[in-house]
Amino acid sequence: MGSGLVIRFHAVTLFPEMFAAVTHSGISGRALEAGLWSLGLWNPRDFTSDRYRTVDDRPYGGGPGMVMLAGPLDRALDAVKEAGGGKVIYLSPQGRKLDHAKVMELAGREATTLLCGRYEGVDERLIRRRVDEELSLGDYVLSGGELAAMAVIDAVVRQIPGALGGEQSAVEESFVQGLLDCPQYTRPEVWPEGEGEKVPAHVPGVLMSGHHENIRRWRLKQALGRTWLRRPDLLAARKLNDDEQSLLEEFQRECKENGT
Ligand code: 4FV
Repeated sequence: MGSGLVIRFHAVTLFPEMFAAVTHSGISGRALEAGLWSLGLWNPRDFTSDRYRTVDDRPYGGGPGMVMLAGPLDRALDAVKEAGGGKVIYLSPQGRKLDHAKVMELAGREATTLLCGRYEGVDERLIRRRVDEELSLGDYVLSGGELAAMAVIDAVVRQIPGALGGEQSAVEESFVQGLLDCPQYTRPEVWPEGEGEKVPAHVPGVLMSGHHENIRRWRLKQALGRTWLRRPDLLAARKLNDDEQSLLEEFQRECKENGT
């Protein structure tokens, strides 16, 4: 399994136990066992020297909450660097939004260090001195950067050759194409039993036809249509070829006809 590039992640975090979510389950857990990636966990508390192992203090200028001290983080990042930590990414709402392009970029790097903030954030002087880039999971405030760091790890590890094993992922395909995914169906053929549902209970016939080209075109048409309906920003960023353009127009016509 896997063709060589072992990605080394390091996380600087006050809650190392949280990372069990990506090390002990699912695709990322299996890929870790297979040696496709590794994770070093570094707790800033281990880089304090006072008896209270202080890692935060009150913000200058007053205001609510606490700010993470630069010292313990700086020393932790020194140790990570010693261990070959790679570029330092600080997860924060002030960062560039994580997207497929950034995931693919990180999947090409041998090592990445993820700095996870807590409280109101990190002393700005530490960010200026030690952070190479800031990444955001989205425009909302989390209690810490750990969940965002794990989202980065999960999305990147899926890109490692061999990580997905046999279950090549259709949904993976979608963002590679820059489109949303098409609807997915599985057994039973009719769900829920019994008629009169406003939502069609039958699986679309084309998917039962075995006609691979018609199935491919139906899925592409649905992906184009959904992206047009739900994420016009993605469609605007994507050049459509003639076939795709005519499939989208077909979808739009049908929407008009059945008033959706
Ligand atoms: C966040 C985000 C995020 C801000 C203060 C942690 C919190 C606290 N990280 N994408 N959105 N971080 O809300 O990445 O330190």
